[in-house]
Amino acid sequence: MVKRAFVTGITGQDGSYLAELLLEKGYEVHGLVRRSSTINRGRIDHIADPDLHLHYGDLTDGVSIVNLIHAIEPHEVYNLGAQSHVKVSFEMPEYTASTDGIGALRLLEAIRAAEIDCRFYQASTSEMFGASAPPQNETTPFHPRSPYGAAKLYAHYVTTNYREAYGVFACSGILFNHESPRRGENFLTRKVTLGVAAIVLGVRDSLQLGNLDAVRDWGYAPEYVEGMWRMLQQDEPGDFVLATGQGRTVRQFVQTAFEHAGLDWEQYVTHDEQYERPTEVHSLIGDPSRAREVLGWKAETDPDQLARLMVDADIEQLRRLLGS
Ligand code: NDP
Ligand code: GDR
Repeated sequence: MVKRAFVTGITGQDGSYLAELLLEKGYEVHGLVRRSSTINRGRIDHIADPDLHLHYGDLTDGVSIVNLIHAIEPHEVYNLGAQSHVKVSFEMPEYTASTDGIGALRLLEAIRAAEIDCRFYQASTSEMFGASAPPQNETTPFHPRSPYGAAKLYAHYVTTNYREAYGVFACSGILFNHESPRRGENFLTRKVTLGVAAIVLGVRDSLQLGNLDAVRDWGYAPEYVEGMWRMLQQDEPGDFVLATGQGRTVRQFVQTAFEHAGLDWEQYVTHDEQYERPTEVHSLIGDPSRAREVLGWKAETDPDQLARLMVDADIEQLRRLLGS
């Protein structure tokens, strides 16, 4: 029997890697895409597979969600769609709540109402731990520090509730930061590696950043989508932290990236307070022991290797673009 998966956020970083993984495994993949005036599918354009089907809809539009779940009758749903930028969530708190929080509820309710046997993956986040001290694991208390973190916490709890109340096979992956050459350009890692590439190739001469003291646990995104899939293949549903277990400050990430290109970061990086948040999450370092024991999952790429591979990818891409 061919398994059908429905993926929200398929045009995003994780959605694109997950679509590749599921297609490789023989799934029929259905992706939710938003209508926009310019086509926004750069991360999945290269996939020429007849088993990939795209459908218009939006997590804020319950009717489209209900109709798609009824029409597709998926065996697995991966809810990766979100307004995923923490700083932007302070500018658009209500929209973030509707998409990232109630969006999960809309999907779960559509699955329940359709009376289908369907497993559900929720993209939870280390941002839910917020002010709780590291190392964080599945039992660490939550203390979100942004509208994004709070919205994701609602989605996390409602996922647990549908598991307990209705027996839905529903899992939350509590994922720490994971990055790649497909990372959105206004997240820290990609902003830095794009900046390094632009400086190396003489296109710009400085990079403006916010807080350099925050600590994050940065892993490599393709490894994390494998973990998502494994969660839905277990006998019992549950929640899992995915992380490398290694923390780096923003400053350390910046230094590694610049050094890899033979540059002294202090000559190029300046501070701009517009990139600071009203409340910052100071330190996130995950403890992925449970994922290792139950899922047999382990991050292979450490934050320093990640910085280097992203710098290499951005230099190569910019070179091609400049024809040099
Ligand atoms: P991206 O920002 O790269 O992708 C987000 C996706 O969600 C895009 O496909 C976007 O569509 C879609 N989307 C946004 N708003 C809506 C909406 N209203 N309705 C339907 N789809 C929408 O995120 P990532 O791939 O990095 O992350 C995937 C998920 O994992 C997100 O939920 C994120 O919050 C969560 N997460 C990410 C972590 C990370 O470090 N990357 C860590 C922990 C959790 P479009 O392309 O049209 O904008
Ligand atoms: P984060 O990622 O908030 O951890 O959320 P981001 O890359 O935006 O910030 C990481 C850290 O870097 C600091 N920082 C800056 N951040 C950005 N974006 N731009 C800057 O110029 C800058 N300067 C310093 C931030 O203050 C922060 O401390 C990501 C998202 O993918 C979420 O969706 C996901 O849930 C979490 O990771 C886990």
